[in-house]
Amino acid sequence: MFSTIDRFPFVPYTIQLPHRSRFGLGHFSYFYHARDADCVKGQTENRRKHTMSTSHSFENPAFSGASDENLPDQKKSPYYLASPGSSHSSKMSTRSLYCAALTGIIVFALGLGLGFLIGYFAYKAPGEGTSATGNSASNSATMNGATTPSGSTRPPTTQSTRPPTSACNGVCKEELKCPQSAPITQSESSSSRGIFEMVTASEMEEVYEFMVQQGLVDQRPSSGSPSLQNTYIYSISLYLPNKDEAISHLDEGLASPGRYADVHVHRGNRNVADIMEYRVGPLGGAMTATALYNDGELPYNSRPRDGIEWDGITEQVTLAMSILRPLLMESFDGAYYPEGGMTFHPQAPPGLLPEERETRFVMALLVDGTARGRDLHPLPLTGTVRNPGTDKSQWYSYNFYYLNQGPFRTAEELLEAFQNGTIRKFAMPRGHRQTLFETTFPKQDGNKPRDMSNKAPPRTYEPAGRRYTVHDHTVKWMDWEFTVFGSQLRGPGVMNVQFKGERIVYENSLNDVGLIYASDVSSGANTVYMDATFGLGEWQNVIIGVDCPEHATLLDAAWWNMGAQRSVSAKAICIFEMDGQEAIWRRKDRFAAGLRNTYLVARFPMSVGNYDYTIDFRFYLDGRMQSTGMASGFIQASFWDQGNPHAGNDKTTDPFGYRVSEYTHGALHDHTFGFKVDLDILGKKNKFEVIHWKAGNVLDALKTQNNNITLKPPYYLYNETRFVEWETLATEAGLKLSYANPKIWTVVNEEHKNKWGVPRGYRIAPMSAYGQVVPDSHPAMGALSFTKYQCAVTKRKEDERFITGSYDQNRMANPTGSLERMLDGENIVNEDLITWVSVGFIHVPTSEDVPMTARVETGFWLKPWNYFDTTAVFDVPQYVDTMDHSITERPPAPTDCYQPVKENCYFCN
Ligand SMILES: [Cu+2]
Repeated sequence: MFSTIDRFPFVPYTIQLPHRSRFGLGHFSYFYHARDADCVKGQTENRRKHTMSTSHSFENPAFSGASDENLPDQKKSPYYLASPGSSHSSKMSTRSLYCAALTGIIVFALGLGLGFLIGYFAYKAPGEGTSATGNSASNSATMNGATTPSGSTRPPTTQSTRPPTSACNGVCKEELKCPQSAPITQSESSSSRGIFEMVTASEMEEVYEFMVQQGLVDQRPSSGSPSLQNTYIYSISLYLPNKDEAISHLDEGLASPGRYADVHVHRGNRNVADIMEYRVGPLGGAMTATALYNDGELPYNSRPRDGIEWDGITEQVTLAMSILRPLLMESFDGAYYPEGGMTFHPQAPPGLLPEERETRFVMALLVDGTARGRDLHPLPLTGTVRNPGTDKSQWYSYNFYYLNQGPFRTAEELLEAFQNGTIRKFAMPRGHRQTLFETTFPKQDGNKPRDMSNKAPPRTYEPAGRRYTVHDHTVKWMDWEFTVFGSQLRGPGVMNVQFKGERIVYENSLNDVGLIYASDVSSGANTVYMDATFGLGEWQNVIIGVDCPEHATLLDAAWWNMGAQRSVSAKAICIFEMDGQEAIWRRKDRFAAGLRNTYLVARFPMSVGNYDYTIDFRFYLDGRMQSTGMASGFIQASFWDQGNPHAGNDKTTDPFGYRVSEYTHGALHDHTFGFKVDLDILGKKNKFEVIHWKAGNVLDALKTQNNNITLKPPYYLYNETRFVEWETLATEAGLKLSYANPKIWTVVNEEHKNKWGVPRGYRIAPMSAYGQVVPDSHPAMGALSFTKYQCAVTKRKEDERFITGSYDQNRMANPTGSLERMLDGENIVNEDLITWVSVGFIHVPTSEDVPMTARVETGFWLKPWNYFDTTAVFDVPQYVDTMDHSITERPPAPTDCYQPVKENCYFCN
């Protein structure tokens, strides 16, 4: 799932794109770092050099999308592209010029005449339309209201739908541009930023300088990365303020608690190396650093794997593979390591105890142009590097397997067995590696383009400019207000979510993503990932036009690159208003009415190892909020061994999934997203109600609220009915969903009731009911105990910050942060509650996962539950038509303005 190569700052990486590629590129190389936005700039220089010699359409200046010749098309559609040939120049003879001029005059004259005719009829049309509108009611009545009346024209609107274009004749483009939006505003200093504002890149540098000054970390080397014997910063995030202080500041105007950085440090330069976390701040003030653990409390060997350790592992793999070179070349189509078309992937966990450090690795084939195409092409050759502590001279590799045969204590022993024929062999056919780019690199297969797929697809635009404001990372839209937040390790979130002036959510943030793999290979058989260990917030620039609409507002987020010991900032977050192109409500009755669904999205697309996650927080007009996690990218596959004695008879499956490509098996796994959801319904004192959706006999139903009832009333025709029963959770608990036993989960405030006397609340509704099936005896289930419950309710505590421990990936047998430890029986009635929401999906990869897993999505809703007195959308303009025309309402109509198409090129800026 993850890769620490992504943390390694400047891995020299040679890319060899075949000459047959439609990019038309030969060989080039550059420093690659999949998550390092700074390095993207480095790549840019190289990219520019080679794109100069290409004919890729994005480099075609005629593709600017802003030529006057296209004005008539602009009027039809707000988006357009100029013809790629519009700037084409050619030599013409005088005669040709004369002919062309004459033709032009004739065409112009004809066009003028045609224009008059069209203008005449266009002018006449409104009068006819008016009478059609008059007919529409009768049409509708005639048709019994079954269909939309035909022949109607535009109803009265609050603003003109057509800008004055007639006088322009193609030269007034500026007048047609959509209205400018108000600028995004930013605070000028650290001290003026809101208390939930993420640590900026420059603040991270200040934190680094301060810690160097204090002797808490080493100065960064003048070139390259620190060594294992250094003490260096692994990550920096905002240390969220004490909640009581934050609320007092926000609600009562008391002093700000200040902003502090949460700094994780790998301390290799101590006598007993360890890891440490510091709380450093206040940012922009007189900073202090507070160590949050005792020296030695967090064992060094439980630290997250970083690029420096990766470097050391690479040395061991290089040594072993040089010994095994004859085996490699004979087995794997002539590939060898290093630099012979082969790479490796280190897996997790590296042992189960904090004192252990052993890294299993699997060799894999490199795929041109990719860092992680290798995950689709693992090889049946694995080993283990024993790599504890800071002294790399003590590290060694052992326990080699070839086609699941082993373990061989050393590389030499494996080679000997291979050469003397005592083990089963495998030989990839010659030329196989030359097919990998075609099967793995995700680009269009140009052989048979889908019909009409070369036409531009629909796009949305903002006809009135942005309808939201952004200050730093605080967004206001349609009575919603929230601060976008993210942590380098824990990932995206939103803080202080308010609707119509009332705080509903104090915090809603992703905390971890857990994956447990299963496969019949000597490496992937035991893989477990806890992605927060590696970082769910190593932000990168979004891919504009893919991740978000072109009109999205992009916000910065920063993280600390441990390899470079520098901060990295990226345009990582999209904010945009979405046209749902559907009804949020509708009613066709004796009236026709409804409201088109528009909602606001705060989106965080990111790469986490082989996978790409996109986390969304969506806000709806009716007070609902949705949080989703979407997975895409390369699967982490296993080697498909046709001769595996454990495979089924048909040789297409084994107990862990399908063969999905030539030598690729789609190892089954799950993804569980764990969110920390701190609902505050009209204050902190809330209770958690489980509403049981039941069925049974009528008397039992009635007795749930009045036990004195003894007879079933006669108006119940049947003995059986359905009913609901309310249960207030008294103490902390982990809850599971079941399709056979439906339940509704709500957080309510019994002190605050709606107009009808019902306590106001919000419902937590997971979008899926996937449950963990792995038994408690599995070594991961302590650290990943959150995956067992779709919702766990605890009393909020400042020291129960996250759903998992930061180091438990590497100490699963003795985790520090198991969610189940928080479930220790405390009272949760009228307390400040945390609901830990876990949503996930199982993933049995199929052939459609190659080369790319396409959108697998899950999430949960937060929905008002008797929170409002009525449907909470009627304070915005609706669409309403009555048969007698007594009520006609419309939302503001869009204008036919256009937003210029931006050229998108990820590596061009
Ligand atoms: Cu998956």
